[in-house]
Amino acid sequence: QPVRRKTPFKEPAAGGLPPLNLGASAFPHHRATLRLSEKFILLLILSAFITLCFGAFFFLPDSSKHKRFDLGLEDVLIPHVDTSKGGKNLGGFLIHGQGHDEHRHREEEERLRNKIRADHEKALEEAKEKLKKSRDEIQAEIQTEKNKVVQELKKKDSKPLPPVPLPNLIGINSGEPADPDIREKRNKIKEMMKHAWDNYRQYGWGHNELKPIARKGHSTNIFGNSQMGATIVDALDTLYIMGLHDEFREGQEWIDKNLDFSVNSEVSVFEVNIRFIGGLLAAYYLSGQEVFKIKAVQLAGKLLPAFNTPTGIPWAMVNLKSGVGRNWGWASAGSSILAEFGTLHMEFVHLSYLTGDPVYYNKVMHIRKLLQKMDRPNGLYPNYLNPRTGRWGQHHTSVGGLGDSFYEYLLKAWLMSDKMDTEARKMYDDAIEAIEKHLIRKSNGGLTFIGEWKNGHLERKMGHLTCFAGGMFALGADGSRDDKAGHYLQLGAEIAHTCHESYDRTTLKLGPEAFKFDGGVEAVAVRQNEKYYILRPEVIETYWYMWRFTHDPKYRQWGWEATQAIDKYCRVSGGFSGVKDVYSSSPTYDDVQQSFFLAETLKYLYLLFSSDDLLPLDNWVFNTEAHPLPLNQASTGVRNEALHI
Ligand code: DMJ
Repeated sequence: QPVRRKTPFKEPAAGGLPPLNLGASAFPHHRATLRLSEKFILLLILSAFITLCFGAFFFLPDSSKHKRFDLGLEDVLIPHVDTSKGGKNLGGFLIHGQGHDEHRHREEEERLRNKIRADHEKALEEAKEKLKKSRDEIQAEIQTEKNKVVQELKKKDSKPLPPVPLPNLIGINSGEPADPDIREKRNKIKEMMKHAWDNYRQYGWGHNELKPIARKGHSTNIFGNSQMGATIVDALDTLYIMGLHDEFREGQEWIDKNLDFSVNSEVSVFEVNIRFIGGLLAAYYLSGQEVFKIKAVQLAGKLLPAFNTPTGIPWAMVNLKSGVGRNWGWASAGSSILAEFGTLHMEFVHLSYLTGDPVYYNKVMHIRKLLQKMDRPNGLYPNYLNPRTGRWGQHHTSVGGLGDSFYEYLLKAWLMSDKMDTEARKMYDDAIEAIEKHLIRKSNGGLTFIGEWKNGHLERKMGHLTCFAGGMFALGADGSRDDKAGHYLQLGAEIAHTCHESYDRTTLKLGPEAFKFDGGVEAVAVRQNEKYYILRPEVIETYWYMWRFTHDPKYRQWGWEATQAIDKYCRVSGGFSGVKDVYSSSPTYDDVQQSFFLAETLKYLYLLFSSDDLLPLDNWVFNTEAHPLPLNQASTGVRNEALHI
């Protein structure tokens, strides 16, 4: 059969790959350079040749074949032979002795020979057929085969989950405040959400985040190198509670059609858990749409390989395709980070509940057990833990970055279990006592702050991230040890006040990334690289919790100040941007609209100006990315039937 070529044979361009040289004698009429289609045909011929050789082996005279079987091998595996003939049955196969039945043996050989002949003929036929086809036809066939495999994989991924009763969902309502002034403020916040969403929709759709000035997509290494629509997933529940239903549906449609986790991309386990799994689970509970649950479970499955470490403490990053994990290069000698591996509990308990598979629950409880067994310097948890050795890294402790949400999740594990997971509550109480003793101080000017512990020394610096702790103390007041509820509510109020001061002492009335209480400075950033504001939520989060527990109007007033400052200094025509220096009257933008601005900052502001019956705290627990999850009495921290443990 002559080889048909669609395009004339050409030498490859300079700089291209060198041609495959098979030597002149192999193809006397061509120069021995082969193109892709020729390679393909050669491959077919080769495979036909191999099939021929394989078939020929079975047509050799009987003696040679028996020699092979008799080479000291007393037994040969033949399936489904009668055991009464002296053979032994092992695992579905029969081990047949030398005195076997000759007749059956011959029959079996004949059957094999026929099969090989038929296969051989079929292969030749197929090869002949293929040779008649053009390159384009062959490529189209390959593509169809590929599509089939992808479809099969998709089907496998979306196998139905067991039906489980939805926990009691209370307070998914409009939360419309009675006071017209408050209503107006709330509408303003909704309008800001729409501005952020619409611009992302227009300029960054499908990308992780938006660059509102360049008007294009943005991403960071926490999301890996693929477009996973982080803003869409993070924003869904905010859209839902604000009643932005068309936008919610757009997001749902994108997720349904495009959110794919079979990508060769290395992501942060923590960030993906709090933003994606948390966001999808909240969207599922609020809307009841199965697609969110299915996607959350698919994604969680991709995170599980991160736990394959000698200790079961997960890696910080995992490749979603290969499952290979590793830690951040900068983290104390290859350590994992407390706030990362310690901020999985809420989502993972819900995953076990929704799938009926205890694997998720077991992973996070294993981490808890391991931490309980470890010594803690001064009762404090260091921020770094080596997942290979199970030993602490540097002795740094922080309630801000690297530590923060670990403490938050101890408290919230207890709350989400409807206060039955007393083990988690005890760990929280112990940790907070040590933090109060070693990290919390009052400045000369009377501001309560939470410093950072570094190798036996207290650094009198507080991060914007640490400001979430005001809300945490207030949330944990009820149920505290020795009935110190009043004390913790007061501590929450003091932290809220300090953090408000950090905003109030700037030019833009927006808080810096970190501020000092040292050398005559109080609640003010000193270093240039700590003066930025990147649309973070923690201060507003604390205002909201304090509002819910005290109804002191100052928290709404402070929330409104922040809203106005964000609208004035961070709003641009293409969305909202962080600013590089909150002490400068002509700030420059960082040109990033963070996904947590839509997930958290705007949500907490909206809730601050809503009535308390919207997502009441007795029924909902917010994950660290402000995604509300309903109480789940299955998560008691003890043996539990609902979790199949
Ligand atoms: C959010 O992603 C979460 O709140 C996380 O816990 C730490 N902070 C960022 C936003 O500042």
